[in-house]
Amino acid sequence: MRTLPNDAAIISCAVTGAIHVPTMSPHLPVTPEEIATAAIEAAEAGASIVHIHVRDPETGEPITDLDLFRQVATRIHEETDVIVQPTTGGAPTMAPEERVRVVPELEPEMASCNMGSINFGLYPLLEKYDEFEYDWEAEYLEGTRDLIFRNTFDDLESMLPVFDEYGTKPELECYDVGHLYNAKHMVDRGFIEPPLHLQFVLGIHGGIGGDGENLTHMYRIAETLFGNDFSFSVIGAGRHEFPRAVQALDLGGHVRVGLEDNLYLRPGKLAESNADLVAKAVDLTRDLTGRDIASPKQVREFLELTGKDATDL
Ligand code: KMH
Ligand code: ZN
Repeated sequence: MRTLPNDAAIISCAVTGAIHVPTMSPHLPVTPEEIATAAIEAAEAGASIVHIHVRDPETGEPITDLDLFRQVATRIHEETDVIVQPTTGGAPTMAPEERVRVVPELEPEMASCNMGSINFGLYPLLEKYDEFEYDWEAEYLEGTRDLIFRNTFDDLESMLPVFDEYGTKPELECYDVGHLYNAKHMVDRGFIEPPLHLQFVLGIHGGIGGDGENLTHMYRIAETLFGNDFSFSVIGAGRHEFPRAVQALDLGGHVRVGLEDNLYLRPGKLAESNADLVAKAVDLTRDLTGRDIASPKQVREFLELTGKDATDL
């Protein structure tokens, strides 16, 4: 596995996403101003990558509005040195060709790229809430009972060349072990260039579970498939966020936190900001592992990113 020269840990922050709905937390950023502010605060707290989705500013519904992406990304770009990583996962309800449009629009240094199709069940969250603030929320969650988050081989063959054309590094989101084999297949066929940066996503209902054994297994299989040519970061969804973060750090990997993946700072206590989640990840990294926190500059060198100036921001 590849490591940074000083074994520093990369902390990413996913500030809003498309999993949670506004009823679930008053702290979920919704407007472009809120999303950009959350990302800037996360960078100040120690994140070197901020992962961005956008939402309808009036209702909080996940959308793929390119003007909103541009507003958010431009402000972050102007006010910080952090790596702006837009999603091409969007929401499970969106088609791949719609989701990838953010890459030609912003020419970002990096963007997420989802390595396979899964059920993406958000409907179990319905049980936790008696009523919802906005009409779309319950229907959105219920709709995932009969929904496939689509990333077929044909979709990957269409999306990955777009990353290549605009010099955008794909962060390879793997929700199950099979997705690692999909990634290997696309590498072997020349659709993905090393160095690979994988994201192991654990605990999505429809993907691999959040148990620690699964993380160890994904790491071992990645080593088998990619040898020394990869690095990895980990998302533990919901209550799995910090236990899997600590395990990932201990394995020499990197971590993602943020309100996209988890709303709680600790059991029963909502996180009041993305920055609070980043600060906790920073403390755990330093206190439990003694590893340094990677700066955006170090991450750009490590992942061989094109740099801020190469973006269209
Ligand atoms: N929603 C997360 C489970 C993406 O946006 O492309 C993974 C993710 C994927 O952030
Ligand atoms: Zn995302």
